Amino acid sequence: MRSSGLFARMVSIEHLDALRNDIDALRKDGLFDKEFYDGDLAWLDFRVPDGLPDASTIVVVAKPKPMLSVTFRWEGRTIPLIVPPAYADGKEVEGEVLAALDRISAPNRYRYVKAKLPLKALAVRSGLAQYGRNNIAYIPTFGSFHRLAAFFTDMPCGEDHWQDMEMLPGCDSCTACLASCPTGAIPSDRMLLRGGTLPDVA
Ligand code: B12
Repeated sequence: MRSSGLFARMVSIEHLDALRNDIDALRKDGLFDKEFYDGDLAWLDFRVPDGLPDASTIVVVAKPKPMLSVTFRWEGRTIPLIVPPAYADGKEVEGEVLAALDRISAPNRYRYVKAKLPLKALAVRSGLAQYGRNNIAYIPTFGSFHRLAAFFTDMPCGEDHWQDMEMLPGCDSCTACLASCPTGAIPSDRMLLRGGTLPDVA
């Protein structure tokens, strides 16, 4: 996978319940907006997919992605547009990951089904990434400039990397992201962002 420019980890599907429990615990503590939980998270699915009942492994992959900068010239003005990494070509990244997975095993030997799972939590639990204080996932060298993808597979789980969630060590005593977030969405008392917080205009 590394020779294809991808960073990957595998975990056993035995950990699906733990992944679900991470989210459930936050819901029970009332940390999600109802609208966010019922809407943005409704698509999460922690079951072994019907199409792959003998799945044994979840593969999670990070594809490094640069930030994209586009400049428009309009009526004599120069207007810059920054497109953050990871949002421009999701489908292409998934295709690339599947092709690389197929290359490292015998072609068509294993099957893959896209995982509808919380990808940052999965990447961090697998040891592929660490959370920043801002709840974004960071990988070595490329930081947050990557796109994540994950697949269920019947490939045996050779190395189960499941571990406790980790935060970047540098974030322990740093509050730079809290101070610079324009809407005050990064709280000091918890990791989860306040998606609905309005800017403090006082
Ligand atoms: C919904 C969503 C959004 C929503 C978020 C709404 C909200 N209120 O949070 C919106 C549309 C706003 C959004 C924005 C962005 N997103 Co988005 N988004 C997602 C999506 C679909 C689900 C994320 C989610 O809510 N997961 C569930 C929550 C509960 O999980 P979590 O946030 O990881 O929370 C865990 C931690 O907080 C941890 N935790 C709790 N307490 C503690 C304490 C400690 C000490 C530790 C270590 C951990 C920990 O437990 C929680 C549960 O597991 C994922 C794709 C996916 N399938 O996962 C992409 C994804 C997370 N987004 C991504 C990106 C790139 C972005 C943007 C940067 C895009 C942009 N254009 O700017 C912004 C970043 C905003 C930000 N600062 O976080 C990438 C993240 C890549 C990365 N490097 O982290 C993902 C993975 C998409 C991808 N395929 O690559 N996003």
